[in-house]
Amino acid sequence: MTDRQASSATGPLDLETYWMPFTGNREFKSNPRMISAADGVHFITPDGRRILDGLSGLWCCGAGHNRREIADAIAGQARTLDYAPAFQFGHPKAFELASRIRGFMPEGLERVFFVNSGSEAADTSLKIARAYWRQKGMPTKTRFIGRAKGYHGVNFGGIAVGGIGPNRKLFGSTVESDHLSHTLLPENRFTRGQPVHGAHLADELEELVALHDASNIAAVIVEPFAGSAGVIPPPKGYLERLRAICDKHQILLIFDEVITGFGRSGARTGAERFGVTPDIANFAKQITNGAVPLGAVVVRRDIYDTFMEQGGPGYAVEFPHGYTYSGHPLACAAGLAALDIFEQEDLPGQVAAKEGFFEDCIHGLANHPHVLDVRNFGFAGALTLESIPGEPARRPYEIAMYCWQRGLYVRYGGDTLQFGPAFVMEKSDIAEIFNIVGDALRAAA
Ligand code: PXG
Repeated sequence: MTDRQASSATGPLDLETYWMPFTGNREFKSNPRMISAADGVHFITPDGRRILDGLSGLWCCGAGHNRREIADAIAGQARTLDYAPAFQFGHPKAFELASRIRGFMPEGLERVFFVNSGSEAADTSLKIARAYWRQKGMPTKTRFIGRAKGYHGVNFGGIAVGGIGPNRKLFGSTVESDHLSHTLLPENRFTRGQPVHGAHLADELEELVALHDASNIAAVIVEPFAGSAGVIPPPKGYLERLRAICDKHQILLIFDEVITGFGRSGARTGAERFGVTPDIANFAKQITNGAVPLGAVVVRRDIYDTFMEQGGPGYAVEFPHGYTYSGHPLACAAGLAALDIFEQEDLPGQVAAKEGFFEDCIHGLANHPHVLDVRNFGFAGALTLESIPGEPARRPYEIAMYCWQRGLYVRYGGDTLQFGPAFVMEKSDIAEIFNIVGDALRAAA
């Protein structure tokens, strides 16, 4: 087969060799949508079109693209210390960033382990949970409880606890897990923010404890609000109840805050916004404003202390886990610069101030053709669209293609469209997103 080529501003491109992630490769390669630059809240195509970014990249660029402070920090770091061994040696910026992150956490979450992505954060948090119980003399506590429609990345632990069928079905058996029901209830359709129905679904955890016994369960992992599955805010009282049941049975509660953390919820963390503190919290994406891959797993101090106490001789490795690029110097430099912006520009405050406008805009689509549900929280929102019979994923795809032609990048997947504007986005740009989507819905078959 000859490799297909396309041209861009930089010359002819071989499109065949790159196996694109989570992409319809055949469709993309017959209809390439190339992004070659960015500016503020816009992407720029090779032919110079400006595309409004409706999802902050993939939920990661809340401060807008190409921030000078972050770019300078990365460039300076690359000239000073490009890499330092992550094991048994350290570099100051990793310690500095860990301290900064701790300052954004709810009380009690005090120790920070660095990874490179949300998927690595998920698997790291699960390994910490199992190892913790073993160190506490409870080695049978190994099972995990996730939730239907949950997304915790794509590694084996993450897909085991995850609840999105298509992400699991090709990959065989994984880690012993069970799942709570999701909270996407028909009676909550078109609710603004947190729905009132569904807190009782947290009580399913009691049933799973009855089934497996708490002595066999290490942790529960949930997103404070589900992101990837289409922005599903927790019913009022739900997270509180999960917290209480975990406490009652000595089960760790892990919040996957890869989307909800660092501003998207209109607070520093989802935990802060919802008033429920987990034992472990996972972050990625927004920490560096998307500029360099970095994730973090933040744990209760006594979890860390347990490893230190059980760690054997003083020179021994207490937790045999970590990545070559854990706390990479460029990522830490980017993270420190991004957190400066986060504070100086009060990004969570900006979200809190504008989320009502965002909510009005997205719910303005409730009566448009094909719209079965609208959900939102903070600066995150989604539409569920009525399926074309036999082709549930077609309509969102076609609408997203229409939007791309009109100069808007919209995230589509399954039967949903997702929205996650940059925290710095002007109201006029937010309105523009939903004007274009409104036109797309009216134009759609
Ligand atoms: N946990 C959560 C809650 C996530 O949202 C991951 C883990 C995995 O992160 P990495 O960095 O390994 O990709 C995520 C990622 C979407 C979308 O359309 C969401 C994610 C990624 C790409 C698209 O909602 N979330």
